[in-house]
Amino acid sequence: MKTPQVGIVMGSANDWDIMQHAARQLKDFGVSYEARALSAHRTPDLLFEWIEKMVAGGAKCFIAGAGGAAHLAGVVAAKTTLPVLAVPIPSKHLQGLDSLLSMVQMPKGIPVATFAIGDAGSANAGLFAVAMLALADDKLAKRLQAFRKKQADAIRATKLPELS
Ligand code: RP5
Repeated sequence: MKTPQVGIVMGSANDWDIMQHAARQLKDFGVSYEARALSAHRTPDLLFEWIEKMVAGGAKCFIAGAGGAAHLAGVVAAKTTLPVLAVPIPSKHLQGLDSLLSMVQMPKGIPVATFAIGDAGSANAGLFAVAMLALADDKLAKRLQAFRKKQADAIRATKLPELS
């Protein structure tokens, strides 16, 4: 079986509720992905094995979601030069601000591209992966343009309620 174009990884199966939004965008655009729950601190060896397998198979980028002291995206980026898109998962006590800062404050030299906390960031990470892949795929680029047009058309057609 051909290795998927995008690797989606999350620190816990509990993160899937948020990370499914990235997967949904990829699926809707016909981009292949493999989604795994693998933790940087609970299963580091398994995580490294999976990254190596995905890279060797020709994956083009990773989307990593984690909550709390969210070092997962940085650890993925430490193992590959492929682009890593980071999704901060909302956390119980700090609502994901901890996750966001852990990702966006990566020290110089090993970048991760950090998205918004939660559903919107997850969906946007999926759309950003589509945009990167579309650079080398004209059909995908056309689908992305059509998606943008559909959004714009919906706003153009919006009618606000009249006051009585
Ligand atoms: C992180 O710790 C995970 O990404 C998750 O967001 C958070 C809590 O994990 P669980 O206790 O829900 O498994 O590693």
